Amino acid sequence: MTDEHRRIVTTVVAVGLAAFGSWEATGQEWPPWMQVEPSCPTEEDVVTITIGGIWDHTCTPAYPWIELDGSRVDFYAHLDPDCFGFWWPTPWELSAPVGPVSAGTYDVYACCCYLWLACDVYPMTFIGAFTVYRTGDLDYDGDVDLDDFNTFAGCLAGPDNAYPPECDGADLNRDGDIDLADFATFQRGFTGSGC
Ligand SMILES: [Ca+2]
Ligand SMILES: [Ca+2]
Ligand SMILES: [Ca+2]
Repeated sequence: MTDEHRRIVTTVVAVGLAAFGSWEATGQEWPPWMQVEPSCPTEEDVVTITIGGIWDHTCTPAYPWIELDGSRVDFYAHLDPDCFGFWWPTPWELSAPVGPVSAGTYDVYACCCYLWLACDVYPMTFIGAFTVYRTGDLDYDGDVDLDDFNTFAGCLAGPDNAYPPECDGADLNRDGDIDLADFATFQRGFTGSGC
């Protein structure tokens, strides 16, 4: 089979299966819910996306992976072609790391495809968006300024000392304390008001 024949066969099969295999097939909970961890991520965090819902079959989506292109996050999953299950509504949930990413707002699209088909033949569907904040932006207004510093200074507790839950965001290097190492990170991220 030539590459051209293979491409045509793949396309025809994909179109035939699209209604069955796409996220928009009937009988599923749609759109899927989406959760982002941590809930207010900064550039220091590994952002993880979890999506889930109710599938119309016991063969639920699996094998998730993510592709990042600028401010767009594509969340892919495969339906296992070897799975022979029943047509029972089945809860499903998949997580995949986006990784540390720069500050900004990201749109998340999702798609599901079969193992033997190129996923780009299926339509992507918008699931939701999330924002990654600048490191040190403790009031989540887009800048790292004196307001953020005042919050940081009020949380500074020193090496290996516990801090209250409301100071979570000030542990900028995520090592369990709020000390001068965090202050050094804060200084590097300082933008001034309105940036
Ligand atoms: Ca701020
Ligand atoms: Ca720290
Ligand atoms: Ca500000």
